Amino acid sequence: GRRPRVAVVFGGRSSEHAISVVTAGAVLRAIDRTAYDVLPIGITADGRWALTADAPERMAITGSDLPSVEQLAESDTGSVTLPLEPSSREVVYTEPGSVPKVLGEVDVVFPVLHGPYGEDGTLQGLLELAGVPYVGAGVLASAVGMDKEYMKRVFTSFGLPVGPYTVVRPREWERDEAAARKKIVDFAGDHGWPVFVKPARAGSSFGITKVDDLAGLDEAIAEARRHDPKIVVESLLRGREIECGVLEFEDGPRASVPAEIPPPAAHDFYDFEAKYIDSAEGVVPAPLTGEQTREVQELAVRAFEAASCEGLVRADFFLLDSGEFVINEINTMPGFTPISMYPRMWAASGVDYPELVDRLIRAALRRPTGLR
Ligand code: G1L
Repeated sequence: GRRPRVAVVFGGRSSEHAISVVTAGAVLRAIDRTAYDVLPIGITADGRWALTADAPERMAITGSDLPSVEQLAESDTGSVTLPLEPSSREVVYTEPGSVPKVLGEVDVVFPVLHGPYGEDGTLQGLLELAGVPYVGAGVLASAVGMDKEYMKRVFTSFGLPVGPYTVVRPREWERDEAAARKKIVDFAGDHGWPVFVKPARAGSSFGITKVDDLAGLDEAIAEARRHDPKIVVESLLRGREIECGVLEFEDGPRASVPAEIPPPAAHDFYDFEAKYIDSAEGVVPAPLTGEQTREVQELAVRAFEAASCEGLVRADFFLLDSGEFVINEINTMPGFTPISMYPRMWAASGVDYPELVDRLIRAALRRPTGLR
């Protein structure tokens, strides 16, 4: 039969536009062209969709130049700005399984987009509505994975070990600012300083501050609220940082060998650059006992199931000095270049990058559209 057509959607209105382009380049390079037809679809930084050339060699960092969809589209005579006129009232009937006037006929979408409108479930919702299968987490798991509060609530209700935290919602600030601030001060009183003040919903580590005492609190709150009106406050967990990848196989999700992120040195914590670029510093496999390895792998698969993930997830843990594992967060769209932690953990588990990409596409193609 004909080859399934895979649309790789990348770029977008995110501060991590360039990371997305570089990642999509790696994915395009890895897709088996004898098995799939490929359609690269870039979203410019201002939100226009463009069919770009299949040119992964132009989607890399060259010198100090970061690649962008804008630059791919303008330098490429073959690229087409898709005819998405917001003012158009033309009626276009499409076949079920195509995205009206946006993607055309595709069998599966491989989304490589960061943050709002990419990994938060909104693109996934568009694709559900269109009846087009896609790689990775669905609407619910994507949204849960983007919201640190609901992530913790889901983990807790599934019996996974979660560290101490408190949440301050936008309405709490509006109603009584002093009470909202006291909630955090009381939390620090109960659990000890330092605390991390974080935007509740953010794809990366922007807006996060480690606060050592009362003096730094107000600026940390203001900074987090610049990114999200809802904030989450967590206590510092002393211990080792351990990550584990989960990948959907034919018979269900399996865990990779875990990795360890060494204690931060130059940066104050594992920031987004470290997460996507300097991932060379993660130790794979993590030096753990067999029992610890099995325990964290079991927790990672349980986290995948708890959040109703599909395709893949990276689960991040702390191994406390007490020997207990605590789940910190999951990431439904983890760093995904060949040198990022998730692909490295799978490479160490016997699944190389092209096989990883292929397994993700096949998992998406196996999935029924609609309720599942
Ligand atoms: F589609 C997958 F496989 F689920 C997938 C898609 C995207 C996994 C990981 C990513 N990662 C990214 O898109 C990014 C973290 C590079 C953001 Cl730009």
